[in-house]
Amino acid sequence: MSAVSAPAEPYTLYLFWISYFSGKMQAYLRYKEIPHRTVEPKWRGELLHEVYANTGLMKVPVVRTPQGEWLADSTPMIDWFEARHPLGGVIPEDPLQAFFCRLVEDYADEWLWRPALHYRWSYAADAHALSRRFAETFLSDQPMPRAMTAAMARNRQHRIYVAGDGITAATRPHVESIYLDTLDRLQAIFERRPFLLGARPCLADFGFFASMFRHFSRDPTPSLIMQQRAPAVFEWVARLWNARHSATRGEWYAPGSLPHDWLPLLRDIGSGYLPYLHANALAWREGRSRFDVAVQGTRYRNLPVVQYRVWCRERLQQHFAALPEEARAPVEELLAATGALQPLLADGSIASGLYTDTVPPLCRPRAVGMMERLRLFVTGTHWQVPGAPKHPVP
Ligand SMILES: N[C@@H](CCC(=O)N[C@@H](CS)C(=O)NCC(=O)O)C(=O)O
Repeated sequence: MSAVSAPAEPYTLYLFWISYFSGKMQAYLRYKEIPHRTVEPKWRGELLHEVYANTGLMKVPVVRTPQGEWLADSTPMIDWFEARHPLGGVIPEDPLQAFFCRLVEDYADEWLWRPALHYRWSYAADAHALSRRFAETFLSDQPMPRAMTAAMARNRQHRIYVAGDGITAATRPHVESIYLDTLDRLQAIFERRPFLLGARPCLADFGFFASMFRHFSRDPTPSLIMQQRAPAVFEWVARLWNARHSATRGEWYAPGSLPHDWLPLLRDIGSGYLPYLHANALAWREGRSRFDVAVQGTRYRNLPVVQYRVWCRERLQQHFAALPEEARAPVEELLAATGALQPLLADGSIASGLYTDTVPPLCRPRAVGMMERLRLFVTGTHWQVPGAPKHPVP
């Protein structure tokens, strides 16, 4: 087999070593054996002046290509790399499997975010350890004592991603059940085979890796739970981190079908994630910035409307619409059987208005004014692209 020649210079991956999506992207680049160097940007330094200026987001992971292009958002970045580095592909050619890999990747990316942030910032041991780590690493350029930086980081993360994301005494059991149920589903799978779809990793493995690696397997509280409740998941985390496509033998499940043990995951998607995604899109269309939704018997109040997730839904609907004729009926059947068809398609396509002037993952550089710099230094760009319309574009 001939090897793709490595670029003269490697890609640069900007990451935080404790970050959810950074772990996902890094594991993908490692598995694909795509040469890259890693940089952990400082908040007031590279994050504001390089990452924000070139991507419009104070977020990681982002990639700078050897040609000087800037890429952001792990999901379209993986598509971009798959097109240019096809060896060891992670998206099955079989259209049914490819569609469900994309659905599970998106679900894992977005629906495990709330429990991951909850365990990190609601439990004192976790919040203290991680805020200290923030202060020692990418926040170490803040002009104040480390203990103060850590306290500010703790408060910010709790305000935005716990209190600000619908987590209360009433919703907490449901939030935690998302983690615990997912561990049970994955434990059942990894007791039987090394990766989700068979003998080698697929896109959905990298989706789950985001939360399972840098948050759940490493933060004190969820790590202990994983070690005791789901040792096969703990083992898979290390296996995927160490996987290299050139050393991986074996195949995926037979084309045209999914392993039976994916069904509980698909039911979670149908009863939890997709109804949420639908309600988020409806609230976006109505021009709201907050909304309430009941999922799986739990009522969440005052959730932020996330424009990015309106785009996630649009994209899943586009993948569904693009299915070739012969795959459409079996995909539809599986979606219907797991309760996922109705919430995926309800109310048709709702436009997110995201990415109107770029094709993701490519980013546009932007001039950043003094006032904007000051504001971003304090706030960052957590849920929304700053300056994005608060209301849907007509
Ligand atoms: N959809 C993006 C999400 C990236 C993201 O949310 N990154 C987080 C770290 S895992 C971040 O940088 N957050 C900055 C903040 O919260 O202000 C992806 O898939 O890469």
